[in-house]
Amino acid sequence: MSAFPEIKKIRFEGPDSKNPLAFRFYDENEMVEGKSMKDHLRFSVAYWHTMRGSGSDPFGPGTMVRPWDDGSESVENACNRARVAFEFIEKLGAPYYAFHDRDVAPEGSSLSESNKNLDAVAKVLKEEQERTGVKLLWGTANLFSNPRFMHGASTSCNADAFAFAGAQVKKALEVTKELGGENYVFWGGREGYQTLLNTDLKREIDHMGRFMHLAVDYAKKIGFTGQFLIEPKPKEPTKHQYDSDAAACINFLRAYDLTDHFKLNIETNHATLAGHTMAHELEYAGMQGLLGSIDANTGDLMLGWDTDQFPTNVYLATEVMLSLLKYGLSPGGVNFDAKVRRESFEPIDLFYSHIGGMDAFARGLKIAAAIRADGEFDKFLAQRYNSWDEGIGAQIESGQADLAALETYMLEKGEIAPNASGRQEMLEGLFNRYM
Ligand code: XLS
Ligand code: NI
Ligand code: NI
Repeated sequence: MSAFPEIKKIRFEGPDSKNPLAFRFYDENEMVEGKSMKDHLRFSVAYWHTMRGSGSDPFGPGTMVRPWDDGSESVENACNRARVAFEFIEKLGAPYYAFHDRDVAPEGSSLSESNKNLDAVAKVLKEEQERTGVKLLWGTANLFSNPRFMHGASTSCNADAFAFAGAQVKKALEVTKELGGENYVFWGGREGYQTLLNTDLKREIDHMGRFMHLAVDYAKKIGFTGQFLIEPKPKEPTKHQYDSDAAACINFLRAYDLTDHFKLNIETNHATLAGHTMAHELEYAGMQGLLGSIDANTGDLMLGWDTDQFPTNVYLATEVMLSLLKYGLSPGGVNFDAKVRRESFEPIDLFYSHIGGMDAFARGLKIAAAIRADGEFDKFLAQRYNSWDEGIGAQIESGQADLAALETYMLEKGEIAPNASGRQEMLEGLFNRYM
């Protein structure tokens, strides 16, 4: 039985289409810089928001109307929901999805029952993947919802919580491998602290390092070859999350010798919560060869929390796509870690929201490619830094000049060459020319 009987497969109809159930810019076969849009963007549907988002907030219960869901925590309901998920993803035309262990299958009354539930649903997920050709972008374990993780998972003061989390990751890795997952994500939901008065910071972070190594070792043991990713977020739920931004994550990975195994999964709303732009986080991770994947969403300037809204801002999507074209994305993807608003409670809103996000990114991709083809910004940058290409600049970069050499140089020269304008306003205007 169809859950969306009135919806046909979403098609590309071109920019003039007025049909809100069609793509105006996302044509999966269109070639951009020698690659199809589908392969550039690698769109992924987030199971937790799209299939499990209830619309509840701290002030009231859920609002979503989901006729296929009987509201129970039964395995049967979970299996049925999984089939609906694939009907949705297939009609939308996204090539990937992503999930947490506990979004797809109900947690049982014991670890072994939870594992059994997960196996039962994973069987359906596998069948549906094979039926539709939709693939798993990444799997992950929910190590933050259950009260046992109140003090954290790998960074809990309670060694048993670490052990339970490890057991959960073991199982999630096995299932991710079984489903051909191309990545495995760690978002440290409660890995952080509320007050230093009760926290042994060094011990907790050391434990997190240990935890990641255990995952790497186990992946090797079972032959899981997907990319490990760590997802930065500065706060929420804890006041201070250990993975607070790209720089903190990269420092953690370096300190614990994990950079060969991990890259970053950068999320837009997390970047802004950290007081950075998404473009900054992407560039920072990218320049170190550690950009892995993105959680595409957006926050609200008026609201200071992780609102996880669908991204529709073409300017922002263009900035993101400039980084993704520069550094590459595969085996990562553009995962819509985004939820419809509480007021958008009808099933059809799931389509409108994803179509809007996919079109914004498709447009961003085309604009970014046009910017790159013209090369105006590259030319400006090359010119701005050209004092480093020869003379004293080249000597400094190549390590040939020591401080004494700099002194000799400046004593002779007297004053620095005149500075040039940064031209920010001109460049912002130039950027808008492409929009
Ligand atoms: C929460 C995170 C979460 C991760 C996966 O803010 O974005 O959804 O992406 O655990
Ligand atoms: Ni996320
Ligand atoms: Ni988030």
